Amino acid sequence: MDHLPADLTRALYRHMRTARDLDTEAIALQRQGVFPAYVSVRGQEAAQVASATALDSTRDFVFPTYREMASALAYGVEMVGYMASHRALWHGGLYDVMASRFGAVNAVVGGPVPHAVGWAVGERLRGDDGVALAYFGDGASSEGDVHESMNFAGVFRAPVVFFCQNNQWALSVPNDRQVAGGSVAARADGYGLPGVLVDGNDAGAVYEATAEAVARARRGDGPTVIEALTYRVEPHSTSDDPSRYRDGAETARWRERDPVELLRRALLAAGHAAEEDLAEDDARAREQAARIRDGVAAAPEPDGSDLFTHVFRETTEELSRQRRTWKEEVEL
Ligand SMILES: Cc1ncc(C[n+]2csc(CCOP(=O)(O)OP(=O)(O)O)c2C)c(N)n1
Ligand SMILES: [Mg+2]
Repeated sequence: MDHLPADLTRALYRHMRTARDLDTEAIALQRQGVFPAYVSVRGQEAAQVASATALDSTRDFVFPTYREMASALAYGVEMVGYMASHRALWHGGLYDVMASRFGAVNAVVGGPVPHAVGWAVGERLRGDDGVALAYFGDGASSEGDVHESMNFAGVFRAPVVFFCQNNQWALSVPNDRQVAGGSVAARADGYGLPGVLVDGNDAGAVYEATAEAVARARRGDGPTVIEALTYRVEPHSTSDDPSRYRDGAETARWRERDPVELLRRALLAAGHAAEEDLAEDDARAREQAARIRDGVAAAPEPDGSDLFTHVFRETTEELSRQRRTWKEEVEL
């Protein structure tokens, strides 16, 4: 950590701290009935914030799953609009996916990975130098989509970073039931790609591994598989009860390796910040999280007729009929 610049590590800390607070707010919003459901990022803030920070948001493109709130924040996505995805206000939230260069929440396990490879191949064909980063989980790593994507990207040397957050659980299924041999990174070998295993709770290590993979892809040397070893300390989602399938002692051990706390200690030890600086960052993070919470809770409901708006470029007779029926029913 001490060999990374102070302003970079401090920025990582600020984003991780804000993501932590926003995560807590989001779980509360679900409990209050504002969000139908939410998937916690807690424990994975280093993996997400540091990987997203290693990208260039003016030319790269991120393909996230449903769990990448901290990445979105660090990448500079407008967060009220992004969190609206969890309120189910609109299909992909209320932010501009194309302008943000950060894909919509994707709940199809493994789904963002072929999208990232497709975009990356397109980028090369255009002669541009953007890099795609695909997020996926340990569970997703056993989906066919992910293997086909790695093979295709390896053959075509697509500028893509395959970023696996191995949080050791795929809902109620443990890692050893998803990954024979225990290593996602080791699978890269079979596709002719470098595979890097990194401590996913060490923000500095994640940043360096991702920056190297991004530089490699950008100069035309092809994809990298990064496996960031971390842990999902919260339930899979707000609908889940992990006491039915995992030992609380394991979770307690990982809570001790809290990435936000680890970075805080590293910043102090490296002399990159003093206690007062971090207290200021913490206060600002709480304010920012509260502002985003209030914004998303107050966002107006879309008009129900929007259900029919973007089905086709031009509406059909049948859709118009459905729209009329819908209108008659809500106006009853
Ligand atoms: C194609 C597909 N299969 C199954 C599911 C149901 N499902 C949702 S999340 C999940 C577990 C995914 O685990 P992992 O890839 O490790 O990601 P994590 O939730 O741990 O971040 C499953 C099986 C789904 N959404 N999509
Ligand atoms: Mg997982």
